[in-house]
Amino acid sequence: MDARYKSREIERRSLDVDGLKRSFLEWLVYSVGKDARAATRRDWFHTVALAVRDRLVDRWMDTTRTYYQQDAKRVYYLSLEFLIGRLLTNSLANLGITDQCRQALDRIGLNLDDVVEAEPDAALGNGGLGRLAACFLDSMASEALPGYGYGIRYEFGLFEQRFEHGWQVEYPEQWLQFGNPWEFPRPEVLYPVQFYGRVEEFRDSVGERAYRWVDAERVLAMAYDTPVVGYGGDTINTLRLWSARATRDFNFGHFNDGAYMKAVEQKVLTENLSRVLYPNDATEGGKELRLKQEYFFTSASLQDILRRYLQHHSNFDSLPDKAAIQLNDTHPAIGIAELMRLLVDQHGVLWDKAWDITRATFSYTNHTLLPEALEAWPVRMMERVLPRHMQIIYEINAKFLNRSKARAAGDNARLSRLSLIDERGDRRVRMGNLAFLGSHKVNGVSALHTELMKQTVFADFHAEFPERINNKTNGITPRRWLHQANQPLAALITSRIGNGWIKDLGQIKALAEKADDLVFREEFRRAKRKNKKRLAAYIARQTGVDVQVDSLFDVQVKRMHEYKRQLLNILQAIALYNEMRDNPTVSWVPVTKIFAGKAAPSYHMAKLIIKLINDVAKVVNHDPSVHDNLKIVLLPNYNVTAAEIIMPAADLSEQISTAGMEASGTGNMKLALNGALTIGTLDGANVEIREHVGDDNIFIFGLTAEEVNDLRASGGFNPREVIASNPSLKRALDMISTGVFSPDDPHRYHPILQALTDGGDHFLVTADFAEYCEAQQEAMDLYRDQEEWTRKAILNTANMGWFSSDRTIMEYATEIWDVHPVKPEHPAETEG
Ligand code: T68
Repeated sequence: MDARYKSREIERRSLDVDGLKRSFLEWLVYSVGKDARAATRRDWFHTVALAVRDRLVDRWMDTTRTYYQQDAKRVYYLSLEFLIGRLLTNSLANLGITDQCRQALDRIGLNLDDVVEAEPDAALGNGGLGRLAACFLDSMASEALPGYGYGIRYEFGLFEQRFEHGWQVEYPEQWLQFGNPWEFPRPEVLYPVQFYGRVEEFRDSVGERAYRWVDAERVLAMAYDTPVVGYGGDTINTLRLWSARATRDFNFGHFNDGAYMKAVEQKVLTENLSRVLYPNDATEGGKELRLKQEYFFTSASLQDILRRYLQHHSNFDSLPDKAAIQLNDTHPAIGIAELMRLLVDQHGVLWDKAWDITRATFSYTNHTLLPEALEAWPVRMMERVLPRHMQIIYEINAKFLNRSKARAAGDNARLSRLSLIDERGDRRVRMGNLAFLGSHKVNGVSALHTELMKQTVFADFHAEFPERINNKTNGITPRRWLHQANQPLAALITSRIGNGWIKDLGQIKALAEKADDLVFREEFRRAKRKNKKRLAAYIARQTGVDVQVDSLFDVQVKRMHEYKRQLLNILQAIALYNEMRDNPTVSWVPVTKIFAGKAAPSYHMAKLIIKLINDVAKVVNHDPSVHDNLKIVLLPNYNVTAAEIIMPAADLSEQISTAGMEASGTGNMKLALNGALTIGTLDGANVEIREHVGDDNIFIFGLTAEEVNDLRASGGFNPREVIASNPSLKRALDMISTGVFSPDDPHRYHPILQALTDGGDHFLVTADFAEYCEAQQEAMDLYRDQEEWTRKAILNTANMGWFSSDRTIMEYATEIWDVHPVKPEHPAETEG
C-alpha cells in the first residue's frame, strides 16, 4: 500500500492529541471542504464528528464480525422512537478521549464546548418511551450485549416549541438540514414493503390451501446505520433506522407516457412515509400514515433479522435461540402478524410451528394503562392497508378463542374482552391483546405499574397466562445523565470513590457514608451551585428572566399532560405568591419554579395550561411586592440537551402525577441521581425511589393508587366542596377565573376551571392540593437548613445506583431474552 495512505490510516486511529489535531485539519479541508479561516462552528462540528467517527469504525466492525462469527444470539429492540440527543460528547466520553480532543482543539484555537453546541439534537421521540430506548442502546453496548436498535429515520424529529404571546407554537425540527456525520447510508440494504392490494387463495405444491398478497403497492426501506458506542469503546453496536424510498419502477414507469412530473410527484408522496415523527403522547388518532409507518419499519426490520439468521441456518427451528425481538410498546406489534406471514406464506412453515416460533421470539413492553393510549386500529383500515395481516389476525384470534372457550364455560363477556377484535362500535384490532398473545413475556416498567397491569388492562390475559407478565423497572444511563451532564458532581464523586461507578452505578452507594462529612457536603453544594449558575444563565438567555442562584430550584420537566398535573404545581405557585404578598415581612425561602415540556399540538387543554403558566409567570415575575422571592419560568423547547442542563441544577424534583397514571417516569430518576429531593405521589417508580433513598429523604403526599381507584369507584368526591373548604385553593382559582392573569381575556381559563368543577376533576388536582402544599412547605422549611438539605441530597445520589439502565437491561437479558455478553475480538491493531 502507498505509504502515504498507510500513514493516514494509522492517523485515523490515533487517540493522542497530535494525531487528533492532524486529523481535524485534514478532515476540515478534504471532507468538509473548508479552509480553517472560513470554517464556521458547524464546519468544525462536522470535522470533529467525522474524525471521532474514524476512531470507532474498526471496533464497530470487530463487534459486528464477532457476533457473526460466533453466531451469537442477538436482541432486536424495535422502537418507533429513539430520543438520542447529541452524540459528540457521548462518543468522546465513551471512547475516553474527551481531554485529548479538548486539547487538540485548543491547539487550533477552538473550544470543545463551542463545537459541541453546533450539533443538533436527534429528537426522534416524544418523551420517556423514546428516551428509554436510547438509554437501553447505551446500556446494551456498555454491557457487551449483542443488541440492535431498529426504528425510523424521520427527516423531521419532534417539533420545535416556541412561545408566542405565551401560547405554544410548533415549528418543524430539521435535524438533518446540514447532514448527519454519525450515520452511514446503506443504499444496498434495501427491502420491499407492501401496502394495500388483495389476498389470493391457491393450492400449494402438496395441495394445501395457501395465500398470496397481490396487486400491492411497494415501497423500499433503505437502511442508515449509526454506531452505538459502549462505555470504554470496546463494544460498538448498531442502530439501524429505515428511510422510505420509491421503487425504481415508480420513478420510470410513467416516463414514456409523458407523465414524468406525475411520476416524480408520486415518488415524493411515497417517501413521505418516513418524513415525520408523530407528536402523539398517549392519544392515538387512528391515522393511516401512522399505521403505515409502524408496518414499514417493522417489516423491514423482520426481513433484515431473518436474512441475518439465514446466513447460518437453513430452517427456522432455532430462530428463538438466535433472535429475541423486543416490542417497545404496541407500535411494532404488527410484527407478530408479519413474522407469521413471512414464515407461513414466504417460507412455507406450517402454521402451528410458525406460531410457536413467533411467540418464543417476541416479547412486549407496556408503557401505559391510559385507555385512550391503547392502540386499536379500525378493522376496515387494517383490511385495506394490510389485507393479509388482517386475515392472519383473524386466524390467530379464532384459534385462541376456541381454546379459551373450552375453559371460559360460557362467560361470553370474558371471551369478548380476550378477543383481538373490539366488536363494540366500529370494529377495531386491539394491538395490546395481539402483542400479549404473540409474546412469551410481557413486562411493565415499574413495580406498581406491573401490578396494575395485572389488575386492569390485562386482568383476563393474566388469568389465562399467569407466568407471562413480569416487571422490569426502568433505568437511566449514568454515562449521559451523571458522567457527562454533571461534570462538577462526577469529578467530585470520582475524587472520593474512583470512577468505577460510571460502569457499575451500584458503587455510588459508597457516598452514603460521606453524607455526614461537612467538607464533602460543602463540595457537593459547590458542585450543585455551579450547575445552578449554568442553568440560571440558560434561563436568562432563553426567557430573559433573572433568577437567584441561591433560591430553591423547583423543577417540573416532562411532557405537558393533565395526568402529570403541571396544573397542581402552578396552583400551588399562585397560593405561595399570595402568601408572600400577604406577609411581606416574613423572611421567605426564595423559590424558582422551573417548568419545561411540550404539549401534543392537538391537545388543547395541555396547551391552555402552558398559556396559564406563562401568564402567571408574567404577573409574578414583575410584581415587586414579592421581592424576587418567587420566580416562575417555563423554558421553551424542552429536549435532551436542555435536560442535560436542567437535571444537574435541580434542588426539588416534581413527580406529582395522579397515582396510578404514570407508568414509571424516568426524569424522576435523573433528578434524584443528580441530588434533587423528590416531592411526589406514590406513583410509578416513585414508589421504588422511596424504598431506595429512604422515607426521610423524599416528600411523599397525596392519594395512593388504591385510594384514587376507590374514590372514583364510589363517586364520593365533590371538587366544589373541596374548593369551598380550602381558602387558599379557592382564592387561587378565583384569581384565575376573574382574569387576574389574563386581563386581556378574563374567560380564557374557563375550560380549566370547568374541568376542575363540573368536569369532576378527573385528575384529582383539588383532592391532592392541601397535602401537596404541606409537602411544599416542608421542603421550603428544610431548605433553610442547608446542611440537612445537603445531607439528604447526598443520600439521594448515593442510593440511586439501582436505577441504572445497566441493571434494567441485564434483567431483560437474563429473564426475558436469554442473551449473553459477547466480547468483541480485535485483530492486532498494527496489521497493515
Ligand atoms: C412513557 N410513555 C410513560 N409514551 O408515560 C412513562 N405514547 O411513565 C415511562 O417512564 C416511559 O414511557 C418509559 O417507560 C411515553 O413516553 C409516549 O411517548 C408515546 C408516544 C406515542 C404514542 C404513545
